[in-house]
Amino acid sequence: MMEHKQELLDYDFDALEPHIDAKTMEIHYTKHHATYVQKLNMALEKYPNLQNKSVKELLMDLNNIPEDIRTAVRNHGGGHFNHTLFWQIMSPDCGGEPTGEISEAIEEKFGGFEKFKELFSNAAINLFGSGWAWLVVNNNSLEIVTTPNQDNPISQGKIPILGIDVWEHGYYLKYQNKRADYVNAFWNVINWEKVNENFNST
Ligand code: MN3
Repeated sequence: MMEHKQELLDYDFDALEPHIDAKTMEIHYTKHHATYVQKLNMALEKYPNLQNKSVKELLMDLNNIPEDIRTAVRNHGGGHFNHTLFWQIMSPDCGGEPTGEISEAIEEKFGGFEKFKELFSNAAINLFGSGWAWLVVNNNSLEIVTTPNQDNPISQGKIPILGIDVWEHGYYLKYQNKRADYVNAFWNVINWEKVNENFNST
């Protein structure tokens, strides 16, 4: 059986301090993300024909997942896919203004980085309950969208290139109820090089 696995982090748990604290990173990666992977593998156990598919392929075609495991694949496969992207688009010594082609695309679509930052932050802060805010490519155009729980825009044919986890497990230890402070801090750790790579491969 092909098992889904977590990719290793490119940085240490404390590397994103003070913006994202080491304890949150450790629990988030070794407990929350790990559990999604484990439960995804469990769900796929009795469907060998689905085990060769990437998690992205599974999420792009949820309607063809057997009904008895569809919710599990949606939640835990989504959890795996979302967190993998999230770890990659963050890095120490990053943040600041975007560079490269994504910078131009943001300028064109949103009228500048500051405007984009405001719209994306508001989407993340105002999302009710647990979920994610995303920058996606949809029909060759950038869009800001949110998804509840561990849903991913890829299930609606939208390609995520940047995302923020606004589940409380992602910020509560350091920020408690102050989600806005966490969202503001997130801008300091965005790896624009990786976002460009995601953008250019859409
Ligand atoms: Mn999370």
